[in-house]
Amino acid sequence: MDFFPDVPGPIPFGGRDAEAELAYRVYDPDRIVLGKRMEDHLRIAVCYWHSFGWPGSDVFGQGTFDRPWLEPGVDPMRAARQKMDAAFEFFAKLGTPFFCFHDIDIAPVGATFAETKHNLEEMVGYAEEHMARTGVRLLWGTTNAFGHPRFAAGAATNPDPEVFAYAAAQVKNAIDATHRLGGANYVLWGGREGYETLLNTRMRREADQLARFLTMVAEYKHAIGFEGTLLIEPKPQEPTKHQYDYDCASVHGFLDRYDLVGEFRVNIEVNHATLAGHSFHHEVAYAIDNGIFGSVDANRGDPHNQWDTDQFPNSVEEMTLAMFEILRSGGFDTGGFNFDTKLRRQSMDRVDLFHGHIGGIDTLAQSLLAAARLVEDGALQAARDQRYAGWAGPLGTAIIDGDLSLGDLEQKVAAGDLDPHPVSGRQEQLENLVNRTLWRAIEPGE
Ligand code: XLS
Ligand code: NI
Ligand code: NI
Repeated sequence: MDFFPDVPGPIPFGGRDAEAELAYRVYDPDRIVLGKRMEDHLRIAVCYWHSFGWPGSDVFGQGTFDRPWLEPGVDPMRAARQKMDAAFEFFAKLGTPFFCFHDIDIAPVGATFAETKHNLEEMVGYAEEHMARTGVRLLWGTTNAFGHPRFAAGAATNPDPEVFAYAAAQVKNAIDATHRLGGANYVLWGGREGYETLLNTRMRREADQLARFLTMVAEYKHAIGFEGTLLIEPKPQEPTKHQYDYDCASVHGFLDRYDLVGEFRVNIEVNHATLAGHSFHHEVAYAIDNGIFGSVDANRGDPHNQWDTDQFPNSVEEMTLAMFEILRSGGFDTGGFNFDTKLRRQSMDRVDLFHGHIGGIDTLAQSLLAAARLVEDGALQAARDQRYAGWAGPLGTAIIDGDLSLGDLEQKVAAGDLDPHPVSGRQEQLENLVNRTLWRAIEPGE
């Protein structure tokens, strides 16, 4: 029996003037943008947890959503199957290619570790059937090593090695599940890898533990022949007061220090970037410039409050700037845009899940078109190149190649050979260029 009987699906592309609410205005999977299908550029995924595993509760109030499998008293495995049926019905009707999950999103925790493992294996089998039937693929899997009380003081960074071992066992099984389902990536988000107070914390010891954990994960990946990318998802805080994977630069520095660059890349969440005091554009550009860009969680925050509101993306400007960097660097490899998004608590109708995703997907599609135009137009790139042109000349090359010392440069300046003049950065002109592109409706064939 369908969970969304009122939505026949798949959601059609109706163009900008579509009359139906449940239609894409811009997202047209087969449309070719810079030589590639739109669907293959964006690689959109729906997340299991917020959309199907969360009842719409918050710290002040109970669930508001209509999710029968979350009701008390339902047999856990029966509920898991019902939830999966609804999830795959949604993925297929939305018409997007991927989904993402945590182990406990798809299979209930049992009374023992062995029972939990058995439940997971059974539900992975059930997911295989749904994937074969619908053609929906797995963008990434992950484990939840932050919810259970045993992880209150962290998973890999816990002061107790038994908790480390428990988390390792969970991650092993979640990687196995991801591998079996042909996942394109495996994600590690360290929600409790950090501290509440330095008064009881040995920071360096915890960093060494985390590095050991990640090394074991990478070794296991190679041992079983999993070819997906390992991704770390940075976040500065929430739930922990301070999280070690603060932002892309912290993660990169950490990987570099422990010789793990090359094994891990980052899954950048828009909302986590802004919580860290950065723009999403900054985080994406940093990751690309340092060779660790992997994937994106597309959910945004609310600029007026400082927590992870996980809202559907609706700013074409914010997404276009990041998309420009992504396109410039050749696009996603194994990554994609995951909707780690939550409906608002009042959006309690089943159909609201469609409205949220359709709007977010169209925002991404329009951003892709705008960013493609910025790439094709070439003016932004040319302005950047022009600004650094001196570094391709004899002085710049000699400095970078190490042919000149501080003393040599002092001599040149003292001899009056150099007399640099300040140059305009043309910021407003470049902002106007971006805005003109955003304002333009970009129609097929344009
Ligand atoms: C929480 C994170 C989480 C990860 C997966 O803020 O975004 O949802 O994406 O564990
Ligand atoms: Ni996320
Ligand atoms: Ni988040």
